[in-house]
Amino acid sequence: MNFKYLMYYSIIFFLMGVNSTVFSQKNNPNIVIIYVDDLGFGDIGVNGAIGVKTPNIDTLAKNGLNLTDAHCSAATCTPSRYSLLTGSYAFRSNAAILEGDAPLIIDTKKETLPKMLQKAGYTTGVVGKWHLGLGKGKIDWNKRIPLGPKEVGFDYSFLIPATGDRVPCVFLENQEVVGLDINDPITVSYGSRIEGYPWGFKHPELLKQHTDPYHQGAVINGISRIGYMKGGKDALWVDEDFPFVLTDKANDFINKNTEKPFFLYFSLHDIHQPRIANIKFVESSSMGPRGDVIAQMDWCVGQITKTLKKHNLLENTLIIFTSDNGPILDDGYVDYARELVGDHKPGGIFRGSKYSVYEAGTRMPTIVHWPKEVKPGTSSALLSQVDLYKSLACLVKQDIEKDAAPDSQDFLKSWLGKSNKGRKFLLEEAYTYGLRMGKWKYIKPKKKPVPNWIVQKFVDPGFREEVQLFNLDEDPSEKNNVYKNHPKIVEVMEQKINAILDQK
Ligand code: NG6
Ligand code: CA
Repeated sequence: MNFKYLMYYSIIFFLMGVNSTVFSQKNNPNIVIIYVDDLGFGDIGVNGAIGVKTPNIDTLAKNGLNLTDAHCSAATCTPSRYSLLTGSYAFRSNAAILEGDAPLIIDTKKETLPKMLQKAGYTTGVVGKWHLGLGKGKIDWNKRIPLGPKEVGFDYSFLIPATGDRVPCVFLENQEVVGLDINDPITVSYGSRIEGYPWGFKHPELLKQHTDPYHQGAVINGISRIGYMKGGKDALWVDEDFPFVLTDKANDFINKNTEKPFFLYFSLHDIHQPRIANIKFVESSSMGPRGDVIAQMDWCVGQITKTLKKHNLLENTLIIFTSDNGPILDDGYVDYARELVGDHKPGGIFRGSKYSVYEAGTRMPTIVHWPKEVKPGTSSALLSQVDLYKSLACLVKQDIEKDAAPDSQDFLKSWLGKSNKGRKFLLEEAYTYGLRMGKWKYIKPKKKPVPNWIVQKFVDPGFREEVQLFNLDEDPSEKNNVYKNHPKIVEVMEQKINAILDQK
């Protein structure tokens, strides 16, 4: 072939390549992960909620797939979020609940879920709770924070930096404090007390809700937080405005990205404490503040679907609605969650809660909605959020970089309801470890005493000195420890869990 022909064919093949990328990008669905904070399996209507109505979530479920055995990877927030975005178990990096000034725990040299989607042509955004750390050491809140969502793979970010109950109580947009007056700089401190906003333990008269001893630092908007803070008065958030501020930002992101596929990680503050519902939602449930913020969260979900519908995008948007860890009643603030719960079962029929290795700690309300591809129904496939990385990579036909997502497996078909096949083994991280194998649930013994602050929350983290084994088919509420009757199963599961944990 002479040079002229070679050039000719190269150009044709090049254009065909470009065309097919453009074509597949055009057809790739938008992806929205709605990540609710501390929402339990039984907190939504379709899973049996009694004390609160969730019409918007129920509509997603009615037109989508309700997964009844899908798990976050851990019974607390930071570890679950870490696994979701990295496809790696949290224990590998000792990812644990972080303070508000902790450094970023995601390795920015490695590929992440949003980086993988960027490579597939997606515009990526995160709106809401972050809680994965920021910067690399002491944070200067008065400048752009050098390490954060951008370096993790998000083109756009609007954040609650850590949690609603931790300072600093300001939003960050693209890693800069929103509305900061440079003449009133922000200082944040964990551990040593600094003058600035009054301290909760000294000024109970300022509080909207009383707290446990751990939440008695800076009082901001009548709520005392973990940690101390000074300055940044003009930038302070108003907790009651969270649902509006966050849905506005999420909607803006959608409005600006209608032309090409986007990935939105919409990470709500609700239903974490402090549970301070907007007046629009106060008394919208029969369960007090905890129920009211569930109704508020449901409203946020409805706003997102409305915006997608407005742009004609709902049909080809994959929405994954789920939560980061199980439910909790009393978790630091006196909001009468325990007293007002009535017959409502936050964890459904499952035992445990947030912080606990029993099923309710990680078995999450999970709904997948994608009218173009997902048929309405339910599925009991055993699934883990750690697999979303690999599964979504398969969806958008991307290879995963070497060293990335070591624990993530492709279960795309099951996430979309096209197969019932679940994980053979599924790790549940809490303050000890659980392992699922089909109907079996194994819990690793742990001798360590239960931390005091967990005892105060009336939570059973599942620590026992002996092995625990439950047959979830016969005993979904993990009441009868049958390990003595099944030594072979115990042996297999023990070996498997040790093999996983030894890979560190
Ligand atoms: C705990 C807090 C709890 C909550 C949790 C984070 C204490 C005693 N308890 O350390 O109130 O903020 O962290 O929740 O400080 S999570 O959903 O982000 O994991
Ligand atoms: Ca949480």
